[in-house]
Amino acid sequence: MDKINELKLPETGRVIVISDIHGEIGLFKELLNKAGFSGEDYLIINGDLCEKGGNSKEVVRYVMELAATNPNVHVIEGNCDALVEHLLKENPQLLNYLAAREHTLIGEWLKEVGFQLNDHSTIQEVKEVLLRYYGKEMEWLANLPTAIETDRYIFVHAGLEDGEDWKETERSNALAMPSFLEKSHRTGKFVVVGHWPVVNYSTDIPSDNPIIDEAKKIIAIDGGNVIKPTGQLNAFIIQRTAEGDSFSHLYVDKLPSRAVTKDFVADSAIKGSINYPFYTIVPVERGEFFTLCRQPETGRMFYVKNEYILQNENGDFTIKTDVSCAQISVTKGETVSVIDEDCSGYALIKKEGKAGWIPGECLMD
Ligand SMILES: [Mn+2]
Repeated sequence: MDKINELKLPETGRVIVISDIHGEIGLFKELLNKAGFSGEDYLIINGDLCEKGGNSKEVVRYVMELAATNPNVHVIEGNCDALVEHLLKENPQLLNYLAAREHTLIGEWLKEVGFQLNDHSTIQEVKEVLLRYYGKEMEWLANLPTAIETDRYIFVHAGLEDGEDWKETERSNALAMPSFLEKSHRTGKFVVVGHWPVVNYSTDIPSDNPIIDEAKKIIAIDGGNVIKPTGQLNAFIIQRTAEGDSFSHLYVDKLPSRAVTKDFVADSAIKGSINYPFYTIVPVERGEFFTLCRQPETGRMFYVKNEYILQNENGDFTIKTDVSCAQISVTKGETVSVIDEDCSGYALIKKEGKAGWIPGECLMD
C-alpha cells in the first residue's frame, strides 16, 4: 500500500476510534455526544463511512467538515469508501452495483441532483455529473490514507499481511481481508481494525463489543452496525497517561430499551450463536421453543429458537439471520435492549453489548 500517514499522538489524552459508520449519521452524532467528544480528543475514523445505511452523503459531508476544522480528526479509507475510485476509473460494473443496492453514496448523490439511472446510462455520464457537483467529496475520499501509524498503534480498516514489512500489504487486503483476528501480523504494535463484525468471532455469549487480543496485538472494533440484527456502533477509547495506555469502549444502537420485571438466571450450558458464514444447521431434537441443532461445518451443537429455523426447497435447514443461542441472566429493574419479542415463550435481548434469550414473562408488566 502507498498511502500511509504517520501521526504523533500526545503522551496523555484520549484517542477515540470509530469504524464502519455505514451512513448512520444519527448514531454517529449520538456516539460522539455520548463520548463527550471535544477538540482535545483525537478522533480516528477507521474506514467505511458510507454504504448500507441510510445517509452516506451526510456522513461523508459531516466527517469531511470535522476533519477540516479539527486537526485532531483523522480518517482512513475502508473498502466501501474506495468505491468512488471505480467511478473515477470509469468501471462500468459500478452501474450493476448501483442498480442492485438500495443504499449507496453514489445513488444518494444522483438522487440529490435529480439524475435518474436507466438502461442507457453510461459510467462516463455518471462520473461527469457527479464530478460537477461532488468533485471535492470524491477527491477527498480518493485521497484518504489506507493506514495511519502511531507510536504504539496502526489503524487500518480490515487488516495487514503477516509479512516482514507490513507496509508491503496489498491495499486491497488492507481494505477488505476477512476475519483478521484469526490471522496474525509482525508489526510489534497494536493493529486496530473494523470491517469484520466482531460478533462473527463469538463463541459463548455473542457480543458486539470490541475485542482486544493482547497476544496477537489485534483490536477488532466493528460492532456490526447496520449489518447485524443486534448491531451497534462502537467507540473504542484509548486513554493515554504517563503510566501507559488503558482501553474502554462505549456504544450506541437503535434497539428499544425496556425495564426487566422479573429475575432470570441463565443456564450457562445454553450458549453460542450462529453467525456468518456458518448458517447451515441440522436439527437433532425439536423442543417446544428451541431445537437442538448441529452445525456441520464446526461440529458444534446449539439450541436454536424454532422461529429462526428455515427449510429450503431441497429440504436443507438454515437460519433466518444471525442469532444468539445463549441464555442471559437479568435482574428485576435493570434496563435491557429488545432485539426480538415476537417469538413464543422467550424474548431476545441485548445487555452490555451481549445478546441472549430470556423468558418473555421477564419483560411483562
Ligand atoms: Mn468494510
